[in-house]
Amino acid sequence: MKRRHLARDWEIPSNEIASESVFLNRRDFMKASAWSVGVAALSACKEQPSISFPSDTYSETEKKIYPASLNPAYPVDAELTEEKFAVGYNNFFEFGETKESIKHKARNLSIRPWTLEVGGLVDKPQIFDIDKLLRTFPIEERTYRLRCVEAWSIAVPWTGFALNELIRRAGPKSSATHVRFVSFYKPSQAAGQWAFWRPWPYTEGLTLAEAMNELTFLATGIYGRPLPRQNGAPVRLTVPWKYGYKSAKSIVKIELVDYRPPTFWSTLNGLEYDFSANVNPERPHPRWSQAKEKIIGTGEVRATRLYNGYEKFVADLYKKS
Ligand SMILES: Nc1nc2c(c(=O)[nH]1)N[C@H]1C(S)=C(S)[C@@H](COP(=O)(O)O)O[C@H]1N2
Ligand SMILES: [Mo]
Repeated sequence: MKRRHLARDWEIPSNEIASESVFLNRRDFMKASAWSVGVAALSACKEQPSISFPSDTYSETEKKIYPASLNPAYPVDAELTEEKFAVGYNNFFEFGETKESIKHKARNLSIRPWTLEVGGLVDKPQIFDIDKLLRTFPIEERTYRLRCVEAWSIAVPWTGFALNELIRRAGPKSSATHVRFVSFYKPSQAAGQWAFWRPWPYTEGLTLAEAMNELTFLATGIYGRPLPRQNGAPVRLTVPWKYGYKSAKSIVKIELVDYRPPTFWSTLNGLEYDFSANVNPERPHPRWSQAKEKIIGTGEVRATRLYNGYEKFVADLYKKS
């Protein structure tokens, strides 16, 4: 069998792109230990584990829903990323900081039962069991590009539904201005959450207008099957015109509020990871350029586009009057 060297093509940074050591500085206060470097090297030479997801671990509802049909309204200007890369190279700080190891570390996250609470400034607060959620909303597939603030990108088929469907059903009160997203908090299953200096649980936020935009998507699946844990099972946000950190994974709560909520990254370092986080090639990160991005899987470098190429869907949100 051919050996795959998954880590290689994108771990060698080009000059334009933030180097691995710069990424590592995102580990506020922490230094890469020799141990984790060793583990990364090991996993890079190992045969990649099978990505198959045995059908007997699907719920009955999932078996009926997947694969969902593609909504053709959102073509991407890129080749889709090969699945093994999108599910094998992840940011998910609850499970550590070595992207290639997240798929192993996330294995113990229990995703059934799982509930998603919708509350705050709404007329009809509700708690959805995850399978009920899948049965309640119109599930479809959409291809979106995802641009990480670290200057790499993927293009993947998500399965899920528009967040605005859920917000509309909850009935936002007129006082609501923002939406807050809260990821799970289970340190016994997610060792990264013992890092007491980080503001767990992971939280994110959008303005209500951004949350209601047709692009804003709650993803429950990827590549025609339920999300693997490393990609944010059982439900995660996907906001394709913003840097990837806005797309909170494994969420348990969506709350409508009347203030701009503090977020995980803006609390750690608001100058480097601002709240709005719109992809913008002309606005460099304080420590690296955002003009280009490396495509995961091929290692190709492409020019970053304003709003990650989604200008026609979102430019109205940011027009100055
Ligand atoms: N809960 C949680 N959500 C998260 C993160 C995280 O560390 N924790 N990382 C974010 C970042 S920085 C990125 S780039 C995307 C990566 O999503 P992917 O692994 O599916 O490509 O998830 C985002 N959502
Ligand atoms: Mo990211």
